[in-house]
Amino acid sequence: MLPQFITVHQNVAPHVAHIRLNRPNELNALNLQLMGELRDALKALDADDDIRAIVLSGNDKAFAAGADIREMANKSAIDMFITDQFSTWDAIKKIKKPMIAAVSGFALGGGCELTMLCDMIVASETARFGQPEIKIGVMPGAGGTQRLTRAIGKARAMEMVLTGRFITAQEALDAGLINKVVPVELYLQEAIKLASEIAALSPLAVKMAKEAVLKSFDTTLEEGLHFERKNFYLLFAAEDQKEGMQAFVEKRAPVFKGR
Ligand code: CO8
Repeated sequence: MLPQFITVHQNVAPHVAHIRLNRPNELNALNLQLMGELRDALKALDADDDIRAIVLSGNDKAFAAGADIREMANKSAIDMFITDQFSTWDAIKKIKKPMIAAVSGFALGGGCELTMLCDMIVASETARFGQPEIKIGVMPGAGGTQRLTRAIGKARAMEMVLTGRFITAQEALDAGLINKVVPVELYLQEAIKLASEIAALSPLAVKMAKEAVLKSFDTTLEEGLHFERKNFYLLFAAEDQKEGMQAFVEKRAPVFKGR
Protein backbone atom coordinates (compact mmCIF):
# COMPACT_ATOMS: atom_id res chain seq x y z
CA MET A 1 0.00 0.00 0.00
CA LEU A 2 1.24 3.51 -0.85
CA PRO A 3 2.11 5.80 2.05
CA GLN A 4 -0.47 8.48 2.73
CA PHE A 5 0.86 12.01 2.38
CA ILE A 6 -1.95 13.76 4.19
CA THR A 7 -3.89 13.09 7.37
CA VAL A 8 -7.47 14.20 7.93
CA HIS A 9 -8.82 14.97 11.39
CA GLN A 10 -12.57 15.50 11.68
CA ASN A 11 -14.09 17.76 14.34
CA VAL A 12 -10.90 19.19 15.86
CA ALA A 13 -13.46 21.78 17.01
CA PRO A 14 -17.20 21.65 16.38
CA HIS A 15 -17.76 21.44 12.59
CA VAL A 16 -14.07 22.04 11.84
CA ALA A 17 -11.79 19.60 10.01
CA HIS A 18 -8.01 19.72 9.88
CA ILE A 19 -5.95 18.37 7.01
CA ARG A 20 -2.24 17.99 7.62
CA LEU A 21 0.25 17.68 4.77
CA ASN A 22 2.41 14.84 5.94
CA ARG A 23 5.53 14.30 3.88
CA PRO A 24 8.01 15.69 6.37
CA ASN A 25 11.24 14.28 4.93
CA GLU A 26 10.69 16.25 1.73
CA LEU A 27 9.40 19.39 3.48
CA ASN A 28 5.91 18.46 2.24
CA ALA A 29 6.93 18.86 -1.40
CA LEU A 30 3.71 18.69 -3.38
CA ASN A 31 4.00 15.63 -5.60
CA LEU A 32 1.13 14.37 -7.72
CA GLN A 33 0.06 11.81 -5.13
CA LEU A 34 -0.11 14.33 -2.31
CA MET A 35 -2.10 16.80 -4.41
CA GLY A 36 -4.49 14.03 -5.48
CA GLU A 37 -5.05 12.99 -1.87
CA LEU A 38 -5.57 16.61 -0.88
CA ARG A 39 -8.12 17.19 -3.62
CA ASP A 40 -10.05 14.03 -2.68
CA ALA A 41 -10.06 14.89 1.02
CA LEU A 42 -11.20 18.45 0.38
CA LYS A 43 -13.99 17.29 -1.93
CA ALA A 44 -15.17 14.78 0.68
CA LEU A 45 -15.17 17.43 3.42
CA ASP A 46 -16.95 19.89 1.13
CA ALA A 47 -19.72 17.30 0.71
CA ASP A 48 -19.93 16.50 4.44
CA ASP A 49 -22.80 18.45 6.08
CA ASP A 50 -21.17 18.19 9.48
CA ILE A 51 -18.09 20.17 8.39
CA ARG A 52 -18.31 23.93 7.97
CA ALA A 53 -14.68 25.08 7.85
CA ILE A 54 -11.36 23.44 6.97
CA VAL A 55 -7.88 24.12 8.31
CA LEU A 56 -4.91 23.09 6.18
CA SER A 57 -1.44 22.86 7.71
CA GLY A 58 1.93 21.27 7.29
CA ASN A 59 4.28 20.87 10.24
CA ASP A 60 6.31 23.40 12.22
CA LYS A 61 9.23 23.29 9.75
CA ALA A 62 7.32 23.44 6.50
CA PHE A 63 3.85 24.12 5.24
CA ALA A 64 5.18 23.01 1.84
CA ALA A 65 8.46 23.79 0.05
CA GLY A 66 6.84 23.76 -3.36
CA ALA A 67 6.09 21.32 -6.12
CA ASP A 68 8.23 18.19 -6.02
CA ILE A 69 11.31 19.22 -8.01
CA ARG A 70 12.59 15.64 -8.31
CA GLU A 71 9.27 14.52 -9.81
CA MET A 72 9.31 17.36 -12.38
CA ALA A 73 12.99 17.63 -13.20
CA ASN A 74 13.08 15.35 -16.26
CA LYS A 75 9.64 16.01 -17.64
CA SER A 76 9.03 17.42 -21.11
CA ALA A 77 6.48 20.08 -21.92
CA ILE A 78 4.29 17.36 -23.41
CA ASP A 79 4.59 15.23 -20.24
CA MET A 80 3.50 18.28 -18.24
CA PHE A 81 0.60 18.91 -20.62
CA ILE A 82 -0.58 15.30 -20.48
CA THR A 83 -0.20 15.03 -16.70
CA ASP A 84 -2.37 18.15 -16.38
CA GLN A 85 -1.52 18.59 -12.72
CA PHE A 86 -3.37 21.89 -12.59
CA SER A 87 -6.72 20.12 -12.91
CA THR A 88 -6.16 19.21 -9.26
CA TRP A 89 -5.64 22.87 -8.40
CA ASP A 90 -8.74 23.81 -10.37
CA ALA A 91 -10.75 21.32 -8.33
CA ILE A 92 -9.40 22.75 -5.07
CA LYS A 93 -10.32 26.24 -6.24
CA LYS A 94 -13.94 25.05 -6.44
CA ILE A 95 -14.18 24.08 -2.76
CA LYS A 96 -17.09 26.08 -1.37
CA LYS A 97 -16.34 25.90 2.34
CA PRO A 98 -13.87 28.31 3.93
CA MET A 99 -10.29 27.05 4.03
CA ILE A 100 -7.74 28.48 6.41
CA ALA A 101 -4.04 27.83 5.92
CA ALA A 102 -2.07 27.39 9.16
CA VAL A 103 1.50 28.08 8.08
CA SER A 104 4.79 27.51 9.87
CA GLY A 105 8.22 27.35 8.27
CA PHE A 106 8.50 27.24 4.49
CA ALA A 107 5.59 28.14 2.20
CA LEU A 108 7.44 28.27 -1.11
CA GLY A 109 6.55 27.98 -4.77
CA GLY A 110 3.49 25.75 -5.04
CA GLY A 111 3.37 25.81 -1.21
CA CYS A 112 2.94 29.58 -1.20
CA GLU A 113 0.42 29.24 -4.02
CA LEU A 114 -1.51 26.66 -2.01
CA THR A 115 -1.76 29.05 0.95
CA MET A 116 -3.13 31.67 -1.44
CA LEU A 117 -5.73 29.21 -2.70
CA CYS A 118 -6.99 29.13 0.89
CA ASP A 119 -9.27 31.95 2.04
CA MET A 120 -7.23 33.11 5.02
CA ILE A 121 -3.73 32.51 6.33
CA VAL A 122 -2.60 32.28 9.94
CA ALA A 123 1.18 32.08 10.27
CA SER A 124 3.74 31.33 12.92
CA GLU A 125 6.57 33.81 13.46
CA THR A 126 8.87 31.33 11.70
CA ALA A 127 6.87 31.24 8.47
CA ARG A 128 8.63 32.22 5.25
CA PHE A 129 6.73 32.87 2.04
CA GLY A 130 8.40 32.85 -1.34
CA GLN A 131 8.16 32.12 -5.04
CA PRO A 132 11.69 30.82 -5.70
CA GLU A 133 10.87 29.09 -9.02
CA ILE A 134 13.03 31.65 -10.85
CA LYS A 135 16.08 30.19 -9.11
CA ILE A 136 15.48 26.80 -10.72
CA GLY A 137 14.90 28.21 -14.19
CA VAL A 138 11.13 28.41 -14.24
CA MET A 139 8.42 30.67 -12.87
CA PRO A 140 5.30 30.28 -10.73
CA GLY A 141 2.67 28.11 -12.37
CA ALA A 142 -0.15 27.71 -9.86
CA GLY A 143 -1.23 31.31 -9.40
CA GLY A 144 1.91 32.93 -7.99
CA THR A 145 2.08 35.70 -10.54
CA GLN A 146 -1.65 36.41 -10.27
CA ARG A 147 -2.87 35.87 -6.71
CA LEU A 148 0.32 37.20 -5.13
CA THR A 149 0.16 40.37 -7.25
CA ARG A 150 -3.46 40.95 -6.32
CA ALA A 151 -2.67 40.35 -2.65
CA ILE A 152 0.47 42.44 -2.19
CA GLY A 153 0.70 44.67 -5.28
CA LYS A 154 2.94 44.77 -8.32
CA ALA A 155 6.19 46.07 -6.82
CA ARG A 156 6.41 43.56 -4.01
CA ALA A 157 5.16 40.65 -6.15
CA MET A 158 7.68 41.47 -8.88
CA GLU A 159 10.49 41.46 -6.33
CA MET A 160 9.48 38.09 -4.93
CA VAL A 161 8.84 36.49 -8.32
CA LEU A 162 11.89 37.90 -10.12
CA THR A 163 14.44 37.44 -7.32
CA GLY A 164 12.98 34.44 -5.51
CA ARG A 165 13.49 36.28 -2.22
CA PHE A 166 11.54 34.93 0.77
CA ILE A 167 9.54 37.24 3.01
CA THR A 168 9.01 36.79 6.73
CA ALA A 169 5.64 36.30 8.37
CA GLN A 170 5.74 39.88 9.61
CA GLU A 171 6.48 41.19 6.10
CA ALA A 172 3.64 39.04 4.74
CA LEU A 173 1.32 40.50 7.37
CA ASP A 174 2.39 44.08 6.62
CA ALA A 175 1.92 43.43 2.89
CA GLY A 176 -1.63 42.09 3.37
CA LEU A 177 -0.85 38.53 2.28
CA ILE A 178 -1.83 36.93 5.58
CA ASN A 179 -4.24 37.53 8.44
CA LYS A 180 -2.26 36.94 11.61
CA VAL A 181 1.18 36.11 13.01
CA VAL A 182 1.48 34.24 16.30
CA PRO A 183 4.21 32.31 18.14
CA VAL A 184 4.96 28.91 16.65
CA GLU A 185 3.23 27.04 19.49
CA LEU A 186 -0.04 28.78 18.64
CA TYR A 187 -0.45 28.95 14.87
CA LEU A 188 -2.51 25.79 14.50
CA GLN A 189 -4.62 26.58 17.54
CA GLU A 190 -5.26 30.12 16.24
CA ALA A 191 -6.23 28.84 12.80
CA ILE A 192 -8.65 26.35 14.39
CA LYS A 193 -10.04 29.18 16.54
CA LEU A 194 -10.67 31.31 13.44
CA ALA A 195 -12.27 28.33 11.69
CA SER A 196 -14.48 27.69 14.75
CA GLU A 197 -15.67 31.28 14.76
CA ILE A 198 -16.78 30.89 11.14
CA ALA A 199 -18.20 27.39 11.73
CA ALA A 200 -20.59 28.84 14.32
CA LEU A 201 -22.23 31.03 11.63
CA SER A 202 -24.69 30.11 8.92
CA PRO A 203 -22.81 27.78 6.56
CA LEU A 204 -24.99 28.93 3.67
CA ALA A 205 -24.22 32.60 4.26
CA VAL A 206 -20.53 31.77 4.67
CA LYS A 207 -20.38 29.85 1.38
CA MET A 208 -22.22 32.54 -0.53
CA ALA A 209 -20.11 35.30 0.99
CA LYS A 210 -16.92 33.40 0.09
CA GLU A 211 -18.19 32.94 -3.45
CA ALA A 212 -18.93 36.66 -3.75
CA VAL A 213 -15.55 37.79 -2.39
CA LEU A 214 -13.75 35.45 -4.82
CA LYS A 215 -15.90 36.77 -7.65
CA SER A 216 -14.36 40.20 -7.12
CA PHE A 217 -11.08 38.87 -8.53
CA ASP A 218 -12.68 37.80 -11.79
CA THR A 219 -15.03 40.55 -12.75
CA THR A 220 -15.84 44.23 -13.05
CA LEU A 221 -17.22 46.17 -10.08
CA GLU A 222 -20.64 46.40 -11.71
CA GLU A 223 -20.84 42.66 -12.38
CA GLY A 224 -19.48 41.88 -8.94
CA LEU A 225 -22.07 44.07 -7.24
CA HIS A 226 -24.78 42.36 -9.25
CA PHE A 227 -23.45 38.94 -8.22
CA GLU A 228 -23.28 40.02 -4.57
CA ARG A 229 -26.87 41.28 -4.66
CA LYS A 230 -28.17 37.97 -6.10
CA ASN A 231 -26.48 35.99 -3.33
CA PHE A 232 -27.78 38.45 -0.75
CA TYR A 233 -31.37 38.02 -2.01
CA LEU A 234 -30.94 34.24 -2.22
CA LEU A 235 -30.07 34.01 1.46
CA PHE A 236 -33.57 35.25 2.28
CA ALA A 237 -34.79 31.86 1.04
CA ALA A 238 -32.88 30.16 3.88
CA GLU A 239 -34.16 29.17 7.33
CA ASP A 240 -30.84 30.47 8.67
CA GLN A 241 -31.75 34.03 7.65
CA LYS A 242 -35.06 33.81 9.56
CA GLU A 243 -33.31 32.24 12.54
CA GLY A 244 -30.45 34.76 12.54
CA MET A 245 -32.68 37.81 12.39
CA GLN A 246 -35.28 36.36 14.79
CA ALA A 247 -32.57 35.53 17.32
CA PHE A 248 -31.30 39.10 17.12
CA VAL A 249 -34.81 40.46 17.77
CA GLU A 250 -35.32 38.01 20.67
CA LYS A 251 -31.86 38.81 22.10
CA ARG A 252 -30.70 35.17 22.04
CA ALA A 253 -27.95 33.25 20.28
CA PRO A 254 -28.96 31.90 16.85
CA VAL A 255 -28.82 28.21 16.01
CA PHE A 256 -27.86 27.84 12.36
CA LYS A 257 -28.65 24.64 10.50
CA GLY A 258 -27.35 25.31 7.02
CA ARG A 259 -30.82 25.22 5.51
N1 CO8 B 1 10.91 19.24 -4.09
C1 CO8 B 1 11.49 18.08 -3.77
N2 CO8 B 1 12.21 17.89 -2.65
C2 CO8 B 1 12.36 18.95 -1.83
C3 CO8 B 1 11.79 20.21 -2.12
C4 CO8 B 1 11.03 20.33 -3.31
N3 CO8 B 1 10.39 21.47 -3.64
N4 CO8 B 1 12.12 21.06 -1.12
C5 CO8 B 1 12.87 20.36 -0.25
N5 CO8 B 1 13.01 19.08 -0.68
C6 CO8 B 1 13.76 17.99 -0.02
C7 CO8 B 1 15.24 18.17 -0.20
O1 CO8 B 1 15.67 17.68 -1.44
C8 CO8 B 1 15.78 17.37 0.97
O2 CO8 B 1 15.72 16.01 0.65
P1 CO8 B 1 16.98 15.05 1.01
O3 CO8 B 1 17.06 15.09 2.51
O4 CO8 B 1 16.57 13.72 0.46
O5 CO8 B 1 18.17 15.65 0.34
C9 CO8 B 1 14.73 17.62 2.05
O6 CO8 B 1 13.55 18.06 1.39
C10 CO8 B 1 15.13 18.72 3.03
O7 CO8 B 1 15.48 19.86 2.28
P2 CO8 B 1 16.87 20.64 2.49
O8 CO8 B 1 17.94 19.71 2.92
O9 CO8 B 1 17.12 21.43 1.23
O10 CO8 B 1 16.47 21.60 3.69
P3 CO8 B 1 17.08 23.05 4.04
O11 CO8 B 1 16.47 23.39 5.37
O12 CO8 B 1 18.56 23.06 3.87
O13 CO8 B 1 16.48 24.02 2.90
C11 CO8 B 1 14.73 24.96 1.52
C12 CO8 B 1 15.10 24.26 2.86
C13 CO8 B 1 15.32 26.36 1.46
C14 CO8 B 1 13.20 25.03 1.49
C15 CO8 B 1 15.25 24.11 0.32
O14 CO8 B 1 14.87 22.77 0.51
C16 CO8 B 1 14.72 24.55 -1.02
O15 CO8 B 1 15.19 25.53 -1.58
N6 CO8 B 1 13.72 23.81 -1.54
C17 CO8 B 1 13.16 24.09 -2.86
C18 CO8 B 1 12.24 25.30 -2.83
C19 CO8 B 1 11.72 25.57 -4.22
O16 CO8 B 1 12.47 25.86 -5.15
N7 CO8 B 1 10.38 25.49 -4.37
C20 CO8 B 1 9.72 25.74 -5.64
C21 CO8 B 1 9.55 24.45 -6.38
S1 CO8 B 1 8.90 24.68 -7.99
C22 CO8 B 1 7.27 24.97 -7.71
O17 CO8 B 1 6.78 24.96 -6.62
C23 CO8 B 1 6.41 25.22 -8.92
C24 CO8 B 1 4.93 25.31 -8.53
C25 CO8 B 1 4.02 25.33 -9.71
C26 CO8 B 1 3.15 24.14 -9.86
C27 CO8 B 1 2.62 23.51 -8.62
C28 CO8 B 1 2.22 22.06 -8.87
C29 CO8 B 1 2.17 21.18 -7.63
